[in-house]
Amino acid sequence: MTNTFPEDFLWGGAIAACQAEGAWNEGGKSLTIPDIMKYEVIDRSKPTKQKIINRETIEAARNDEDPTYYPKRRGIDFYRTYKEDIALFYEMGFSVFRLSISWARVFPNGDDAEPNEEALHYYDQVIEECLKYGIEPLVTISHFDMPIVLIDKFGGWYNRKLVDLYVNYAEVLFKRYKGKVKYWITFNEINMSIKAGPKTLGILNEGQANYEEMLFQGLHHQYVAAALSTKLAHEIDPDNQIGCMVAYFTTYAHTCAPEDVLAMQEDDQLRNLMYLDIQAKGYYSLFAKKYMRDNHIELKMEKNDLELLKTYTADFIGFSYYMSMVSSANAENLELTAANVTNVLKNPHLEASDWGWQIDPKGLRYTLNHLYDRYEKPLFILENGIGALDKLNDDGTVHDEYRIAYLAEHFKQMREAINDGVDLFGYTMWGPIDIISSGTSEMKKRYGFIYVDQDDLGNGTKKRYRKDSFYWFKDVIATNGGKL
Ligand code: P53
Repeated sequence: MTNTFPEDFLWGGAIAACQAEGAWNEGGKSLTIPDIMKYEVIDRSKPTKQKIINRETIEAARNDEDPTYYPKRRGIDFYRTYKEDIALFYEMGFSVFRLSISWARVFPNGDDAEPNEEALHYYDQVIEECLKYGIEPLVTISHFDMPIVLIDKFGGWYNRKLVDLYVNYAEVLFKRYKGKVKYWITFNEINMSIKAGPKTLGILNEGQANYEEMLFQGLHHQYVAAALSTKLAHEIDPDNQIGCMVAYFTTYAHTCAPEDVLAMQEDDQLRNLMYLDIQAKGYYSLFAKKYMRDNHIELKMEKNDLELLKTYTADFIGFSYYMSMVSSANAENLELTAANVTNVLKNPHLEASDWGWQIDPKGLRYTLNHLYDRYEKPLFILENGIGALDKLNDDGTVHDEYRIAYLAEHFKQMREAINDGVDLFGYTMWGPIDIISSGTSEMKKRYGFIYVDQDDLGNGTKKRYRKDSFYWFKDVIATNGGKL
């Protein structure tokens, strides 16, 4: 039993371009789905509704130049503040920083013959800034920022053409950042597609009878794109390590009734495992095949596809972990907790965040063991953290003891899992600096160690403040978890 983490454990934080950079219409960048996601005041006591993304909402937003109600257009201005912000990450002792690159910056027309040099120049500087401090940049190639031009021209990921466009984009990045970036994630939370098809696959729901089939087809194209990119990444630099990623929706049976346990097993398959099986084991699982058969989903494949998936699997498994869920065969009359994306049954043993996400540190140990046992590939926690209503005091302090408590309990369970024998090699806390929420577009849903003085509509000084958790995390890293 050890008290500290492995010596070379990577500690850090993660952000996404579309929630942090801002500069939505600068540097040649074209419009993306997050740029059109409108801010609405939400009632946090109720389950959040999925934002509707269709032709009308896209057109309305396209014609609306005013960024006020589109918070992701401004982000936290990371486009300009990256130096100051990365310096703060360094001060905390980060050894890794997960960022994403905006496809719509690099290929504003989607199918440009050459990448946009201005965009690459920007990312050169961000990456250099990390390297200057000895921080390992970990790059997500596509993080929830579908370029709208790819929907207009090709209909999103339903069209196989996107495989070529993505692989070309990935190749540009692998070549440009050879020897500088070693860790890559092909798609952020690829399993969100089924719940959020327009957002992650760019496949609009226009009442097509086979809409679900279209989503599975789009996903198939993403798996193929990921496999081809993994192949290329290894050819360009054998040191490259390519990760797949899901949002892990750990779930428990509501009771020990066998039908609830079966419901749990099915939910785990449907929400999590079938995506990982393809990318980590290299084939469509029995469950996935049966699900597709039962739901009349027939995939169109090219003759090498299955071979490609089998040959070029991910080097490591990345996942986000925020909460856990409950599965029941008779869910109709059970109480729900507010949570976006999927509405979740209440677990009486767990507390929930201000946004209804049920806090479950032990579930992280369970999940780490579950994944390592199943795949025997190195694991990386790419996101974890708590969105909360923080208060900035007049003296510039933020007392976020709830965040410290949340993280401390999760870290202890990570250590338990490592002692169980799990190969966990890194952790990036979600939103180490406050950024715009993906699900709700709020600024007030804050995850950071660093407070950004900006409200939901963009008012504020944008000044950065160190929260109490900033100093705490610094100490965790300095002692490599020894003082938890
Ligand atoms: P926000 C839902 C459930 C789990 C993960 O989410 C999720 C979501 C999306 O709402 O997405 C990831 O900002 C995602 C990040 C996102 C983060 O979780 O809605 O990869 O982009 O910001 C937290 O609180």
